[in-house]
Amino acid sequence: MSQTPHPDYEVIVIGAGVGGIYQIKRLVDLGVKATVLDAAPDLGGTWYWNRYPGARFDSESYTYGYSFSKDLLNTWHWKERFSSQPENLRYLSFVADTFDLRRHMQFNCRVESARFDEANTLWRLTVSDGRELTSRFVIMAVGLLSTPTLPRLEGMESFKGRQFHTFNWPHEPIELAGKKVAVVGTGATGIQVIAEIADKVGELTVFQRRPNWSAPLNNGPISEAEMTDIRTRYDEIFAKCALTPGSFEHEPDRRGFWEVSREERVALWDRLYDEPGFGIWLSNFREIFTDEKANAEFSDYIADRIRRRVKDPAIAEKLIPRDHGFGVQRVPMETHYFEVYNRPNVKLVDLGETPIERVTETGILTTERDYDFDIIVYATGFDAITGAFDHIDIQGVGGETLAEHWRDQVSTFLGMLVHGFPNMLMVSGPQGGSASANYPRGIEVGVDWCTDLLQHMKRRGLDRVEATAAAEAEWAAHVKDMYSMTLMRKAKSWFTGYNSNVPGHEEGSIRYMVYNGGAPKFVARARQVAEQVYAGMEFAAAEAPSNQTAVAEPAGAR
Ligand code: NA7
Repeated sequence: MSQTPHPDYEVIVIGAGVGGIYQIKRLVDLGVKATVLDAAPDLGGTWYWNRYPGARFDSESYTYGYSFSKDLLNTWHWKERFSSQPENLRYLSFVADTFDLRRHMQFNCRVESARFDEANTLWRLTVSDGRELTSRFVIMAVGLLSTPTLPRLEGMESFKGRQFHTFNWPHEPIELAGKKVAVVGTGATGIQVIAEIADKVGELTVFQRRPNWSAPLNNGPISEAEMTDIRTRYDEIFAKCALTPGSFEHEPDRRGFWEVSREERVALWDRLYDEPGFGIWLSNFREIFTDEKANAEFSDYIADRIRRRVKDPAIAEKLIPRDHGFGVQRVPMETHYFEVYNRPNVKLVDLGETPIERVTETGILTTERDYDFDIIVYATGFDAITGAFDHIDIQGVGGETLAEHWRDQVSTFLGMLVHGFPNMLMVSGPQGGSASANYPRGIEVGVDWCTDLLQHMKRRGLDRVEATAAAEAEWAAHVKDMYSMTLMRKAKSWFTGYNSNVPGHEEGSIRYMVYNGGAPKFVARARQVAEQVYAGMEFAAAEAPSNQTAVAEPAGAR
């Protein structure tokens, strides 16, 4: 009989976003005693928080929805090719209600610490409402971009108007008409919000540190007839997503960049520029990601597109990135973004020329002049992927903290386990399958893999699992190797762990945050590990909680 005490739950899932919702569905179906804790007042994660105008998918809506239920696929009607935040939140709510999942979720519960109790093989969590909860397993579904970061600017607290990060855009309607609004940041978020509000505010001033390459989203409605057609093709659509590097329908053009004529290249680019979604990034020649010359030629093409859309040539030049090529950072998709700068009420401030000196009571002071604002919007990004983990005091074996484990460099096994942190599983961890893929596609892989692992352990009476140090080191080295093959390694972006607002994450040392080998390769490796009865992982049985001997299993015993 097990000597370990019964924890409150077999599994605690942290996070009620896209990952947590699917994870709890799987656990509930298996009859596992589990709960979800989330700091927010309701479910939705990213789609609960990011209520800024213009927030929407860059993934085709019908490739973003869950694939696990035919009923769900047959019921839900995506109204737009790239659906917007309110609809996305409604969708997630609909999923939770359809499967009666809310009763397994606890809101306004921020997990403050999670400590592994070695003697009893369980996790002890402290929650912001004062409770301590225990569970055999913790599944981290904390999202990739859930820890917003504000700039570290002098005087921010003195500003008398309204100011907020886009992630914390107020839930109540805010009056923009006639207002003087500043947006700081021109990443995917800034580009969405700027384009959406430019014609709704009195004056808009955009503070741009570095421009981003961006291309048209080409969004549009999905009619009843189209949705009916999509429903008949869902199997085909998801099968296709499973074969492409980014888990989208978009697949690379496999012709060699230098093997076709310049005219053929331009013909492809002209077509992709007018097509919906990430095609311009992901259906391009593969050399765009690996060959500086190919990348430069394509970047010039996009630069020219920008020049054609922005009337003032000096402004157009400011909107063209100089420090990185197209596609080596996450490409923001835009809707009439560049045309915004043709409007008389919009001003672009190039922070390279005139940096911000401080925020004042009335606005922002740059080295050039003082600007007055009613509202300052910070679209300044996130402490990506590891940030949400760092905000929980996670202590594993011997009291080692996860933050220490990852201080100098991120390392994981398949992005799902970390040596020294037994029974902690991650469905959207660094170096895993979801960060560089169409998120829900990666999430379904991660959740299914973690759930299979739990079932395997249950069948065999095992209650402790940990990745070996060797397996983790090998995976981390593989992730690093994948970076060396692409130009992404040179970019200052969250893909390389860069964030000027987080101490220690400023320019200088690259952090290997995402898996660049493509989803099919990731899935194949994760499957192989499972088929080899979880090679690279050590298990212990409930009967021997203090003697954590690895349980050897015959090959194929799963
Ligand atoms: P990003 O892509 O990290 O963009 C943040 C933007 O904010 C970017 O333009 C930054 O300039 C700018 N930034 C950050 N800090 C400052 C300071 N201190 N001063 C001025 N400008 C600053 O975050 P997003 O929210 O746009 O997008 C995140 C992801 O969400 C995106 O990849 C999608 O997956 C969805 P920089 O380029 O660093 O010079």
